Amino acid sequence: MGEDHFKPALLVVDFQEDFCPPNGSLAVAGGRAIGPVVNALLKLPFATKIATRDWHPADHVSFAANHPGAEPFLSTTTVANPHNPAETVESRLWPVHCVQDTPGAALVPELDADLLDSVLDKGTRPDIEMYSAFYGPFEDPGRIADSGLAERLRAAGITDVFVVGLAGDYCVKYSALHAASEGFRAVVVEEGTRCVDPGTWDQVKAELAAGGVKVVSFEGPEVERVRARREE
Ligand code: VGL
Ligand code: ZN
Repeated sequence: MGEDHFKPALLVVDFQEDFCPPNGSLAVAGGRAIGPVVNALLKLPFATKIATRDWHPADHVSFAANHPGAEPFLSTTTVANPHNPAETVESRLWPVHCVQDTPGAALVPELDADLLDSVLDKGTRPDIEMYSAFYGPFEDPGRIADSGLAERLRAAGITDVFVVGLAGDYCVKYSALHAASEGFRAVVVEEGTRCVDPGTWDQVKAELAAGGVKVVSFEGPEVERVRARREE
């Protein structure tokens, strides 16, 4: 345990049918194509491997269908902090997706789920839009809808969090930013993600960099360091 201490976790975000062609209600272009990279990462000696599922109730605030007159992808709604009505976020509205226990919410079958240590469900509260695997967007008077992930990773002695999955401009982005703000070294493996709006990826990468998240290649030294790791 020195300054070179390296105990990496892999976070596979929302690799679910509804985010994938051909049938997903919120299909991300090329979403299925991340499968081989995700499975190759799952075979590496990460200390822990966790998948998340976007796991919404049918009355979720992010569904355009729950807001009369709203258009999926185009409309937004103002979501207030249930504990502080003065704190609000403007949240994009989506097609109905990842409704708990529906086929669209299933992890894709090509994901090598046997290699996962656990699956974490998020977005379960109807009144909060939660992109991050860690917690919802509100901060005052404290984080709410905390999944407990940061505590779990800390308890396991994790130093680095590698993030892949869908979508790069939403759940992957916010999960990686929160991993960094929780004090982990955070990286996104670029070949292992795709965006809802691919044209925004350069902007998203700038936001990730500003938040201390490194965007790396599957072929690069960061993944190589995992491959070369000796398990503790
Ligand atoms: C996501 C939009 C809505 C994601 C989840 O997983 O990136 N995007 N819900
Ligand atoms: Zn969602």
